[in-house]
Amino acid sequence: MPYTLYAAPLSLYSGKVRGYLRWKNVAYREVLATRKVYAAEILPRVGWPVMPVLVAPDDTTVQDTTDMIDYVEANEPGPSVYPVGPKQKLAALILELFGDEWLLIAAMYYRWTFNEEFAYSEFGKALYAELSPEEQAAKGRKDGARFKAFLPLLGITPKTAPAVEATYEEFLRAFDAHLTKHDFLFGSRPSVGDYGLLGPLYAHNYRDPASGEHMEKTAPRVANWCERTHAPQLFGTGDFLPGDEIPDTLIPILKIFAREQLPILLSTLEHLQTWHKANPDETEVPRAIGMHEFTIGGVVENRGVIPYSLWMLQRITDHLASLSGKDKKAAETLLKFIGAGALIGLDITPRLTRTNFKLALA
Ligand SMILES: N[C@@H](CCC(=O)N[C@@H](CS)C(=O)NCC(=O)O)C(=O)O
Repeated sequence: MPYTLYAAPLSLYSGKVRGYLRWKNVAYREVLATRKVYAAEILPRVGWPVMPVLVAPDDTTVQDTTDMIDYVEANEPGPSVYPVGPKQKLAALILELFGDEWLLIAAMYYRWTFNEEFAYSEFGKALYAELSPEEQAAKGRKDGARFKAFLPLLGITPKTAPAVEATYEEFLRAFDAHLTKHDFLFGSRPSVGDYGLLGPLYAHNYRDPASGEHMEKTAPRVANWCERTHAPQLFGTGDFLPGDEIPDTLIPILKIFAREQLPILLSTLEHLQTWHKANPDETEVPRAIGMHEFTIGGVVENRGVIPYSLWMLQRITDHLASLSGKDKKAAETLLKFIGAGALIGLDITPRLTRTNFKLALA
């Protein structure tokens, strides 16, 4: 029995896990997550409407792409997308979080600013595959509008728009420069960090026509990387750079993480702690807990406090806590060098977990 992936071409996180499953050469079939499939499979299994969803050969349901990758890593043979080197693993986890939760801002901004009509039609095609093109267009508009409405929650407003563009282009140029020297983030093998970047970069910023054109012009090597990482020609191949090397060309990208995303994460942690004090009996953590100020490209705006990101950050702090001796020192030196010294000794209390496919206190 193969795995089943409920997913769709337009979906950001579907692209992340699809690229991974293909490189890992896992036997799977992809089923389009139409409204009917949501009703018949996704809602009964997960309890809330989300994609992608992975069902393992023994019928285990796995949701959240990070959990899917970990599930497959634990259950399937073949080379791993987790580097063994403590610094490379640290940087890979950071860049997975950076792709999943920070480049999401650019992904949503570019889709809904420059590809709105395309996006509506893609929603219609995916969710209502059985309907006529006219009916798809009308219904897709409604579903798409729900996603467009997330923009202010992510801090995407007319005020931040120029800064979103500037920081995204800064990232694109830095990643393009890195790809003049390396196939993937850490050498010739893709890592979990590559798949974190693939979500926003593939399904939105490469596949959406106006964004793809912009990427081809600004960073053609990134566009090529999107193709290669989403549809690898060779599976299970390549190696991470020897000696736990962090290529110099990754430093500018890691610095963007430290400068732009890390302050949001630290503020989110403070809000989670305040929320926990005010709600000591709650164990399920809401998807957003109020609003906070954040800065993007030097522009200050408000956005929702999204505690889910801390569950991914906890993977990084757990990795740091597992290190000792010279490994710990090397990891800490890297963090200080990129401007992320605040991660050293950072304690995510209350601890987070995922229960019944939802964020909860551990
Ligand atoms: N962190 C989750 C995110 C999944 C996600 O946000 N999926 C989008 C489609 S790409 C979705 O279904 N969103 C519905 C919602 O957030 O309510 C993962 O990695 O699986």
